[in-house]
Amino acid sequence: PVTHYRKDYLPPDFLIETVKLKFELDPNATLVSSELMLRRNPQSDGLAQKLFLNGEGLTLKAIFIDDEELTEKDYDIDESGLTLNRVSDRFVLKTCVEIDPANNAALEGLYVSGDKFCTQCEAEGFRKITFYMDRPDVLAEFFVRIEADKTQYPLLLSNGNKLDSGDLSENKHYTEWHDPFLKPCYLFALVAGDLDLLADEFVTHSGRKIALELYVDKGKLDQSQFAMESLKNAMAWDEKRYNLEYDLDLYMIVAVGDFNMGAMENKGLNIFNTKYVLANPATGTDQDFENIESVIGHEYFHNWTGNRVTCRDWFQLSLKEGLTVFRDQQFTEDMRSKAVKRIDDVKVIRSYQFAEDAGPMAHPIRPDAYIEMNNFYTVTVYNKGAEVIRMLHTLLGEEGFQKGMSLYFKRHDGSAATCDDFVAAMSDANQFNLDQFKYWYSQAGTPTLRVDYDYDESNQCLKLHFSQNNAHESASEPYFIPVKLGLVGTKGNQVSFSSAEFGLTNVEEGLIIVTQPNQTVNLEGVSEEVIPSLLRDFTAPVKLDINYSDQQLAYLFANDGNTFNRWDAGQRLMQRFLIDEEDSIKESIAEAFRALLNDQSIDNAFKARCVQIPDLKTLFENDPNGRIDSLIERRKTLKKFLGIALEDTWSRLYNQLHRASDLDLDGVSVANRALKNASLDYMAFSSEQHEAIVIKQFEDAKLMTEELSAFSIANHHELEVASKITQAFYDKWHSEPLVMDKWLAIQASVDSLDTLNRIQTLRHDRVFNIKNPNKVRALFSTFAALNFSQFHRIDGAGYRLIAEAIIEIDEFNNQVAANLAKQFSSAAKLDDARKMHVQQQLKKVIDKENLSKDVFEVVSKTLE
Ligand code: DPP
Ligand code: ZN
Repeated sequence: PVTHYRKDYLPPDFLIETVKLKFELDPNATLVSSELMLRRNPQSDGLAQKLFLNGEGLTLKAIFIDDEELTEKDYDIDESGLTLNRVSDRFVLKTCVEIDPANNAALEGLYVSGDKFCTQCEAEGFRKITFYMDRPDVLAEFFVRIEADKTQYPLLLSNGNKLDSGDLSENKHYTEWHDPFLKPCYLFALVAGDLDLLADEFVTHSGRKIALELYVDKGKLDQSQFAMESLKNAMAWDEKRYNLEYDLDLYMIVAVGDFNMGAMENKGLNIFNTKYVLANPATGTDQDFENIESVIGHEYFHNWTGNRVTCRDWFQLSLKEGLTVFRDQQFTEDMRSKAVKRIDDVKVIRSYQFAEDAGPMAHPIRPDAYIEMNNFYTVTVYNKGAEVIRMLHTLLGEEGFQKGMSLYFKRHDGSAATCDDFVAAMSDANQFNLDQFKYWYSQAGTPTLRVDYDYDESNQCLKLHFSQNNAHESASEPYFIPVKLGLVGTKGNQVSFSSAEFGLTNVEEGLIIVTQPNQTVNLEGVSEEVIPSLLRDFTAPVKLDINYSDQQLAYLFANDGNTFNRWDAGQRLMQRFLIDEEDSIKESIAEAFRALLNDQSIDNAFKARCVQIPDLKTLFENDPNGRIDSLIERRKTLKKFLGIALEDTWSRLYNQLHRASDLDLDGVSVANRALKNASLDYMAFSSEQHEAIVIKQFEDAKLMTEELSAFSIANHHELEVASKITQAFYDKWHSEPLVMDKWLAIQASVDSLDTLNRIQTLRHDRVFNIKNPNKVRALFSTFAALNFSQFHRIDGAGYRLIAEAIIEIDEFNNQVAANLAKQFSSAAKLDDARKMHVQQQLKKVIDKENLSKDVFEVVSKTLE
């Protein structure tokens, strides 16, 4: 396989001015006719005599240049594309190709999902539709005509505005579309089918009326309202916070059941995984609603950060994804609870991103090389990318950040840009030097920020000694690290301080910047002995290493004025038991929990986060020795201990918060349910009526959150009633694919020796379908990612299950197979016995015939 390097970027030799496409849709034999107006790129060296166009799996039916049919010596075709052997400065290329969408199980390009046609072109799927310069820096004006059977496909959609439609012979009809905004081909979309429509409208702040159309499978309209509300909220939010208005007159979203990603921001025609559209209170959990709101927002926000300004090349993916994730995080923070959202986002960084940064696929947020671009749609590019944007926001403030955004759009609207362009706009708009900051874009690995401190009472000075350290080989330069901090006094008070160096005068919270490998920061005017509370709100994606005593941690957990750091102190306290094996500390954890849970002034959503014990992925990542068995055992022990020690508190909370009749989805109700269900989980270790309560909650439930919690607790605690509940849940929901994904996922995540057998049975159930990515993720990815103990079974059977699934899936969907292969990223840190099993399984994978480059890239790096 070929490796592509960022340093090799060259502008395209030719540009495409307009594209005219005609689709004659047929599931097994679709004809795609294309007419490209090409001209030499004035920015190229002007020497190219040949032109290469990408194209994969296309059967060429006809080819013309300037209306002259080409003969075989005029062009060459291989498995990657078409080379035109002699080209002039300006010409029209016409091609006609045939493709087979019904047999496209890779779900890239044009494919059939259910009874409808749909597309997925990012990153490089357009080349499976027609011959094209499939790269994001070629922006063109698209005209699209779709022809299909009128009865089966009454709806024919593409990007932009509808120009025309009408009937054809043989019960066929056509629709024509024009997208006035220049776009790269990865933003092209087409949908054809018979769908239900939820229509609405949005009036922009300048008074323009936008038609909103949400298309779902027949019979699913009762699960579509929330997505529409989310869309309108997102449009209003982007106007208010970023002053960004929608540009076309029509915004369409189509939900499809077979989709590799979460959703896709195609211009004017988003295509979504049903998982991020369909939900009503009976079928979707509180978490589903939050996810839908955030993904609907994310794709909408891409219209400016992604579509109006796109990426010059795929190495710049974080330009649009990091920025857009940051924007969707802000949207959720503004719609819901800012502090709780921050905790949830940081958990993703610590459990998944830190692990990726420490594993074989580690890469900077702007990668330097790839074999298969699809492998780089990662938590690093997306979520660490968002943390890097967040640091800019922290450094520049809301106003400065917005000034930077305006300049960015002013400079780059309608074109393809780079990460450097973005940073330059932020820097120039604020006269803020970001040269050193840019190492966040070029270095991989997670830096550790070590802090020691001493207090000089006579001078009222607190000295903070920082040292930063990054073990990754790509990281030789020190980072520019914003650290928000406050000081907690001995009476739970916040103690004010000053810093001449950082322009802080008598503040209770302030921002300092660490730029040196070793650096001392003096805080002046500190009137008493304090505990520093550092990296508040996780102002940088680093590991903070500070040597608090157990008492200090417990104290911060009770008193830190920053909600995020308060939660973090609780997590650190638990790690003292889980990783550092301090047995005696469990009493203080229970004590701290009791105080927190009895404090009426604290929000229940926050309490629910605090009582969650760190997950095994995070623990494994944080444990220098990666002792799987001990972590699993100690986590169980702690949970059981807390269940029993706080017996009365859990059942009191449950009884107080349980409202079987509560159908509300507002923040308080969501928070109450979260804490109540966490309590029910802990009650399993003590309450004698536990099983009866679980059954009752399951039977009375009107909301999926309630029903699923009961179902999940019954399974995870292996209650006697578990199999009955599992069957009842199936009987009720077997015809709702998204609910069945939950049913599969919970069974796959049970920590029981029997789970492997269960998975073997489930994969033959009629609700399972290995060609559907949601099903694969529900059963196999959940098992590998969330069932830590069974995936890492010492006999290697968990690894074998996943390796065999990878081999099977790689036959038809490389992208999904490669994602599953990433589950082995912790291999290097495993003990010898487990490592041997992983290697054995991965060798089987790498020896597979016709292994995709996607899986090859992941597995070969893991085996290195
Ligand atoms: N559809 C993916 C996303 O929105 C890739 N652009 O993040
Ligand atoms: Zn995105």
